[in-house]
Amino acid sequence: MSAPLTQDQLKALVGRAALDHVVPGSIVGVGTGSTVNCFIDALAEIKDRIAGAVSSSVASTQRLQAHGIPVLDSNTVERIPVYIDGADEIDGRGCMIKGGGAALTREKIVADLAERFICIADESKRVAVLGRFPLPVEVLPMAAAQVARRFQAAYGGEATVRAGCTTDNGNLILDVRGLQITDPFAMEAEATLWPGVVTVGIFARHRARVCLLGTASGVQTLT
Ligand code: ABF
Repeated sequence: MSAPLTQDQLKALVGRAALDHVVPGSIVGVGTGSTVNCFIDALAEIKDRIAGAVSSSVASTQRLQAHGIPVLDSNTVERIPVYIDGADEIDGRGCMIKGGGAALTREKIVADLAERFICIADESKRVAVLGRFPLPVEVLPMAAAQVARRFQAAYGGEATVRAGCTTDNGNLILDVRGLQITDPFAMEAEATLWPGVVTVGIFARHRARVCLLGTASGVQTLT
């Protein structure tokens, strides 16, 4: 009886499985995080069969470039076939909480360029209802306290500024605890309108069309 796969092994499994969704000759949208790092390392093996990548963070850009994969300016790209990214939580409809890696704004920008979002995650990320993971919200520094008060008033969430974190865009991250996000579409739409909010870490409008879930019995493809 072999030992169960570790979380890192599950991440490597789905990172490699995502190669099957890369369209040959195309530009690939690349997310951020440790699972995506596994995808980037696997993508390097077929770098001669893609046209390059559009990246969602400085960290992913550096890793892509270290592998010799060209990273393109998002403004030079109109549409990309697929965006490959991880998640902190994903529900049964493909709605996600993202932003644990503080890259949620650029992730949502690149996801918006893509025809299909392919989420790669280990099974620990799968939830029935979003919210156990504190919701990341990127805010302009001057709006942090007011946005925190709005989450408390509107949803009973307790927001704290993420210590020692400045995003690639020079902003702060609020982590909002105590939420039960039963309607991710409504919360994303509402909170995105609040002055000073740059990005809410709910990906409902930009939910994943496919989730490659790493499980003890292998990769499950959820659509
Ligand atoms: C990224 O993937 C972030 O939005 C999210 O926080 C992260 C998950 O990281 P990991 O793959 O390291 O668990 O897209």
